[in-house]
Amino acid sequence: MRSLEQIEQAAASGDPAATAELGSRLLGGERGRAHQQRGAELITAAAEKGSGEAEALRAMMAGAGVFRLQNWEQALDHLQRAAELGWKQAQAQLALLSADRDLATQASAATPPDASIWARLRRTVDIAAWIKAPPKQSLSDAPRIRKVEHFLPAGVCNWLIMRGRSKLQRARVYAEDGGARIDASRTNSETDFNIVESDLVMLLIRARIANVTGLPPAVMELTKVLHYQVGQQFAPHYDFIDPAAPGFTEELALRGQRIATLLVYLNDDYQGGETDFPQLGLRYKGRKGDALLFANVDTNQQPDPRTLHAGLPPTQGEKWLLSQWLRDRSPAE
Ligand SMILES: O=C(O)CCC(=O)C(=O)O
Repeated sequence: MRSLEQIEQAAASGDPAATAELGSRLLGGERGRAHQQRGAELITAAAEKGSGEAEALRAMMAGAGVFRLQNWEQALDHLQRAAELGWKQAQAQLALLSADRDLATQASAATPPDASIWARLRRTVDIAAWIKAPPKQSLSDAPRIRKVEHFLPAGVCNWLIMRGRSKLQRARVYAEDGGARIDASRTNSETDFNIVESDLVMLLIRARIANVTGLPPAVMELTKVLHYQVGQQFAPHYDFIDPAAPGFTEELALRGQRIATLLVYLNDDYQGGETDFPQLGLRYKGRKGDALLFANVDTNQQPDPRTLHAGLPPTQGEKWLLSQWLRDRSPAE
């Protein structure tokens, strides 16, 4: 990986790819708002010089409302342009989002038919239909646990697995001081996606999650992909933050309580690996694309110990999940 200094030099000489990379590092970095804003400006400049990668980042910035107003239509315009510039990830996203499955199949062929296909595909994306969630069905009313069958299409599940696979790390648990640590109770891997690692498909999944939960994307933590190999597990635990634990006072004050969890089963070709609620005698294993949604607090917004749950170890095959934790408010509130 090039150092920041090397990228700065290449960007200064006008190289659009280096300008995009510098912009992405600054926008995704933690050096403060001024650096992030400069990152956003560099991404826009690189996109205007013809960088497909920057144009795809611009799509994500428009979709998330990063240093500009949130606007799905503009996001799709940028995604189309990124696809026209040959950026493969943008082409694949347009194909995933299109409501015209035949056209999407043609666009996904090794040699797509002609350059106009990206504009035609873009016109078939129906945002309102895409972010609509199928109906919830109750598995338990106290605590509130719902399943949502067919929450995500199979192609989108495959996309999330592909995006997560190359950046998995050993999953961590909360440490007593409010940090995170490796622990024998959680042996699986996970990854999350910060703003520049995210993409338009992931943002639209968050919008769909907002629809099914009634909670806005601003209260969502970073979307995670979890992975379990045979024998790996997440032992019984709670997702709420214990208000009595001294290490978490600051975390609770800053981000609020983790009131809900949404899981999407990204594959189903494994044995075992159910999500287990031992106090309720309830075990759930979704088909590929099904979601499980549960409240971690009771109807008085108090942590609910009945939500104790575990990710049981697969006994054959590997298990992939999307995991989305939701707070009761956004950090800025
Ligand atoms: O792997 C599972 O089924 C459960 C995951 C889980 O417990 C969590 O993300 O909080």
